[in-house]
Amino acid sequence: AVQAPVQSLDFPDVMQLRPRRTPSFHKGRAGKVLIIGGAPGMGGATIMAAEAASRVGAGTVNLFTSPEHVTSALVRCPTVMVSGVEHPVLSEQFADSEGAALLESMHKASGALVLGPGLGQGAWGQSWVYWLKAASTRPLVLDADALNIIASLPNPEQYFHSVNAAGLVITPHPGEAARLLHVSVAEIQNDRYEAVKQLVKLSGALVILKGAGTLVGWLDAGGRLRVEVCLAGNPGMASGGMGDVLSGVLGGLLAQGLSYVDAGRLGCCLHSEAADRLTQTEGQVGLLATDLPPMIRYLLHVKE
Ligand code: NPW
Ligand code: AMP
Ligand code: MG
Repeated sequence: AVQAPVQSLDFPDVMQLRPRRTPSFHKGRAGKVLIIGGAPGMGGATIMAAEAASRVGAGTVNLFTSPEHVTSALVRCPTVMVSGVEHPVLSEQFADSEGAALLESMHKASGALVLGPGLGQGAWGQSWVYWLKAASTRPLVLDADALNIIASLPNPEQYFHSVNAAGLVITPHPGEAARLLHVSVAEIQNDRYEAVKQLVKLSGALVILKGAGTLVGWLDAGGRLRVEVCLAGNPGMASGGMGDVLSGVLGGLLAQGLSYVDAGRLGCCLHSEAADRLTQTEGQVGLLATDLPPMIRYLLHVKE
């Protein structure tokens, strides 16, 4: 339920925000995305995010993942540069040459960062969350286990507000939102407008509260809360990996220079509209997250 009147995102209107290319365009202009995640057992999440970031037009995509996922990532997406990182060694005590080398390669690889899909909540994931707060001055998308780790900190608000990122986007589903706000999933769903309002207050970010009727909320330049609803999307999207693809889409749009508000609004529309187009012809059951990126590419191409 959405208890306050909110404007709906208009697809043709939002499509005006899509990235465009001039004849002399080159990959350096299309930006860089760094996706971090893929703890053992969840390598697919970041591979899907990386593929989505590529399909939305990012110039280069880097993936830092567990060493065991490097081969599968390269086989699936040879366009992506994949590095296996055994130990993030990112705490202050490791500010030595290994940590410095990782930091340098991170800075080279990232115009925008995506952290969370398949990250896990163990020491490996926690190190990245701890360290990115200070290390990233780039636009940052936090999703999934990054949000779960932040939710378990003594003061999540303090974490969010100390993030250095040039633009912060968080993409909780109702379960992740419930953990961040320390309420039940039912409470989130009973008043999704209030939930998005509280999440914006907590994080200061552009918040994408996922699920049927995804809400996009942020504070405008005057500090007023803005909330819009994405009415596209369907239950065919209730399958593993859909959110991971959205994270990659957002990272790809941010890398191409869209503001965090524009990236969030356009990214949600593209993601949900792609699912609607695919289910029109093939039905909802059996829709795969990996089906979306080619359709998203098609939507970016068609004239409004
Ligand atoms: P319930 O049960 O209804 O009360 P989790 P996850 C709720 C990775 N993945 N509407 C729901 O609550 C992710 O990236 C890897 C209402 C449920 O209990 C993460 O890193 C994949 N409620 C990690 O797995 C593919 C909703 O949230 C809880 C809701 C764990 O992420 C899969 C479930 O959320 C996955 O993406 C909705 N629309 N949506 C891979 N191939 O590598 C969720 N809930 O416990 O955070 O688990 O989302 O699967
Ligand atoms: P995640 O739970 O992180 O994999 O994200 C699931 C994605 O699918 C989000 O973008 C949701 O908004 C979308 N989604 C899931 N179920 C539905 C639904 N019934 N209607 C519309 N969108 C949905
Ligand atoms: Mg998810």
